[in-house]
Amino acid sequence: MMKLSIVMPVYNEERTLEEIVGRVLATPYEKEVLLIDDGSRDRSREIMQTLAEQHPEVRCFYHERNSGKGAALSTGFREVQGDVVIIQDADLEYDPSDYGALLRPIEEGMADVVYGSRFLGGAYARVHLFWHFVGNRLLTLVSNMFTNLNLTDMETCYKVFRADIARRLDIQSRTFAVEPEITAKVAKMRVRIYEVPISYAGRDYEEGKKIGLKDAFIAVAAIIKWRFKSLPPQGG
Ligand SMILES: Nc1nc2c(ncn2[C@@H]2O[C@H](COP(=O)(O)OP(=O)(O)O)[C@@H](O)[C@H]2O)c(=O)[nH]1
Ligand SMILES: [Mg+2]
Repeated sequence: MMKLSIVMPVYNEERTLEEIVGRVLATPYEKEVLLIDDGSRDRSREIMQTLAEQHPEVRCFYHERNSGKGAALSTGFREVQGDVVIIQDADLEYDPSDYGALLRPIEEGMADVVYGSRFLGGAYARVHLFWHFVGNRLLTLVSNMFTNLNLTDMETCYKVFRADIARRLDIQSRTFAVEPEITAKVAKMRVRIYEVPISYAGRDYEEGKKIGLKDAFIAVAAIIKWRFKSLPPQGG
């Protein structure tokens, strides 16, 4: 059986951290859970420490200063020891009970990378934030134009990789530009990418959602930038 490495970036997530880690630990897989605190100013660090004491499969890493989701993923990806890497946000928008569906194309040997799409008809999806939805669709469209992929949800948190591919990604973006960077890189690697439908319990800005219009412009710049960069050398 393959071992999962769940990489979870954490920035001021004291409200949901315990619950999401509990849900991840409850999934029926051999696993390690890598929590990367990105300079949180709330109680996230203390909660992480307690979780690590309670559960040997939890490993913690800490950024002294807030550096962005990309920086947190970069720290986590350097440390993975499993066979398959799953990115898991620390809020409750994405549901670990989707892991089975996400892993299946890799287990069956069809895929090297799997994206969970919020727009393919999952079990449920919260109805709200129309302009946020439009932004997601536009960013996915522009990304597809530059990568020649036909994704439906480039910005999804649920991205799953065979570990050798995750290590080869060599993430450079510090901000939310990491999503287009990863997408451009896996497109260039010419690996087999699949999408599966997932559920989505989107949170509101009052509930802690942080991504905004500024991030959309950063994402477009990243799509263009990574179109013209070459891949990091293999094995390097
Ligand atoms: N917004 C934000 N999230 C970060 C940062 N560093 C790590 N994260 C984590 O990255 C994940 C995605 O962030 P989130 O705010 O949920 O994004 P959104 O739901 O798309 O608005 C969460 O697990 C955050 O805790 C950061 O600097 N800013
Ligand atoms: Mg979120």
